[in-house]
Amino acid sequence: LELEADLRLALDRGELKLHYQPTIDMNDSRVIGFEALVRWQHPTRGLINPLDFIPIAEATGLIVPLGRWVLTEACRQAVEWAERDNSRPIKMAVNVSVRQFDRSDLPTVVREVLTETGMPADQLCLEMTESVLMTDTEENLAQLVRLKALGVTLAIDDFGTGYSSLAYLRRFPVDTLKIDRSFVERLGEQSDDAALASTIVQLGQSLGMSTVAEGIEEYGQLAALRDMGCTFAQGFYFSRPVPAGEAGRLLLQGA
Ligand code: G
Ligand code: G
Ligand code: MN
Ligand code: NA
Repeated sequence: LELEADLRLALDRGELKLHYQPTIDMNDSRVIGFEALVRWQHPTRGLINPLDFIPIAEATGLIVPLGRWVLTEACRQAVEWAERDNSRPIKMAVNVSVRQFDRSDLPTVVREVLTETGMPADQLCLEMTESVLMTDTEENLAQLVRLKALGVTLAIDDFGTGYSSLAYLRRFPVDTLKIDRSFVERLGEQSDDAALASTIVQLGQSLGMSTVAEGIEEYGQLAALRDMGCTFAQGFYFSRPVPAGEAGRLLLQGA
C-alpha cells in the first residue's frame, strides 16, 4: 500500500527510468534495436524491479500513465539515437500490459506519442503477452488492427508459455514471436525444449512472422537457434539491459 502511494508520486518525481537490452541479428551479430525495460529508482528502497511494481500499477490503473511515460521516453530516446547516428534506423520494442487495452484508447495514445516524439511508426514494436489475445478478444483485436494501421509492429512476448490457440494466432495481425527464455534455457540438455523452440521458429516462418529468441546466455544456444532459422536474439550473452548511455555506446560500436 505504501508502495502504491509512492508509485503515484514516482512518475511526477521522475523516479522511473528505462534500461535497454539490445536485439541482435543472428546472422551478422549486429544490434538492430532495443527492448525498453522500466526501472524504479525509489528514494529509500533503491532500484525496484518491474516484477515488484508492474502488478501494482496494473491493479491500480497506474499502468495507464506509466505505460504512456514508457512509450514516450522509449520513442524519444530512439529518435535521439537516430539523429546522432542517422544511417542506422533502429527498432524500439516496448512492453504493453493487457490492462492498457482496457480503455480502448491504446491506438490513440500510441498515435499521439509518435506525433509528439517524431518517432517513425515502423520503428516501434509493441510487445504483449498472449493474454491480450485471450481476453476481450474482439475488442482487443479491433485495437490491434488500429495499431497496425498506424504502421507499428506487434510482437507476442513469452510465446509458448500462455495458452493461445494457433487459430487465434492466425487471426491477429502479429509480426513477431518472441520465444520464451524457458525454452532457450535447456536447449543443450536432454529435453524437449529444442523441439519446441524449433517448432515455434517454423510456426513463425509458416505464418510470415519473424522470431526472436530471448534469454540467450551461451554461444551454444545462439548456434542452435540460428541453425533452426531463428532470426533475432536477446540475452545476457550479448548484453544485460543497460542504461541509455551504455546502450548508445553499444549502438555506435554496432556490437
Ligand atoms: O527487466 P526485467 O527482466 O526485470 O522485467 C521483468 C518483467 O517486467 C518482464 O516480464 C517485462 O516484460 C516486464 N516489464 C519491463 N518493463 C515493462 C514496461 O515498461 N511495461 C510493462 N507492462 N512491463 C514491463
Ligand atoms: O517478459 P520479458 O521478455 O519482457 O522479460 C524481459 C526480462 O528478461 C528482463 O527483465 C531481462 O532482465 C530478462 N532477461 C533478458 N535476457 C536474459 C537472459 O539472458 N537471462 C535471464 N535469466 N534473464 C534475461
Ligand atoms: Mn518483453
Ligand atoms: Na519475454
